[in-house]
Amino acid sequence: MSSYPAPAGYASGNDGAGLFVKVFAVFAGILIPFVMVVGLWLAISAHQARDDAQKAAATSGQTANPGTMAMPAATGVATPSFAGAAPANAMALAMAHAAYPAALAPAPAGDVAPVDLTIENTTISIAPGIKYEAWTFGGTVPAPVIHVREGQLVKVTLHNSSPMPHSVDFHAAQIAPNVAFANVMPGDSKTFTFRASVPGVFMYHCGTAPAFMHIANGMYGAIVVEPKNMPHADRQYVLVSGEWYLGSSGLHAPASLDLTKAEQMTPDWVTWNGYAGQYQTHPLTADPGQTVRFWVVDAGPSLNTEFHVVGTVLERAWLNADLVDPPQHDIQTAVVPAGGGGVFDVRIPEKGIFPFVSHSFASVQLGEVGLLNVGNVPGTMSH
Ligand SMILES: [Cu+2]
Repeated sequence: MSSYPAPAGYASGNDGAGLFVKVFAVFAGILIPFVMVVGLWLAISAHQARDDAQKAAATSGQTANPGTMAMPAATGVATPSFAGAAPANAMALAMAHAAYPAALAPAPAGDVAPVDLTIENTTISIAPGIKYEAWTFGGTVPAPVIHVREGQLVKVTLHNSSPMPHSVDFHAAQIAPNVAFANVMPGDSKTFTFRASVPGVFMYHCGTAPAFMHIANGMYGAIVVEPKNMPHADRQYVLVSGEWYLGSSGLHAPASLDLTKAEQMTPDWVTWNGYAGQYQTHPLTADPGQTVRFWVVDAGPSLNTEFHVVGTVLERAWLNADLVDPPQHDIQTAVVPAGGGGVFDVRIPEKGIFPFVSHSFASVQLGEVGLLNVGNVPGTMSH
């Protein structure tokens, strides 16, 4: 009986072990200084990035209305967590909140899909009783869902009604970004086109430096590029995951971004479509036996989404929103990376209330949970 050969670099026997130690010592002698140099370079880069962010914040403050553009500079010390902050009437506010429309609207007819986006600063609610001074496309976070068909020409018109430069970066586009995604100055507009030649569900976001800050402040959305041969679905919903990093609770005055907290990736809230728990009080719906399709984008800016529907499996899972290749089948949880997407079908034969979450459960704790009510049953479900 033959044994498996030792893998390269691993020798058997004492002589071989001695040789391995020597090789390792030489390798470590090269590697350790290299790691130290890389580490130093990363530290310097991070410091420069922070300086750039502070300069950008300071610059925007000079050109902007300081009342609406105030942003705490990164101090290196994050504010305490404001997770779960809520006024006494939180449930009434949650019920009265108009949920972000998750249902996928039809794509426009014809060869050209016009997309008009107005950039503006808007005070929004991100959880019951929690206000945030957001930077937005179209006044909402996420920005409006865009639905086009594969092959359509997407004609984007961007108008900047805010007091600082912004831009838009479409992950669905294959286009010179230095031209199409360039800054639009306050008061200016621009138009560009791209052919939606790759199907999927893609993030779009402001790309103005530091993009991290612009995404964290709410400048993101989803575009569905639907292929010609997509299997039928009875219900289609778009979910965008996003994190919120607050410099204050947002209870008494609108909060703004805590850049240090964002750098540390310790969000106060994590949301489906911008508002904590909105599909618990306003569940998505389906009938028993229907195919329900979720088009999921993770806008980040930094955390992945581990998409999972409690009480069923993902019957079809187009991981990474790759709609060119066949889907995987019958999987429990699918990663949607920050800046990426995924398309997931479930088919639930019986009535019930099925939570959809990021199974990275800290995100559930911070607000990223919704409900799919199958068969219009009464009651609710926490998870
Ligand atoms: Cu921006």
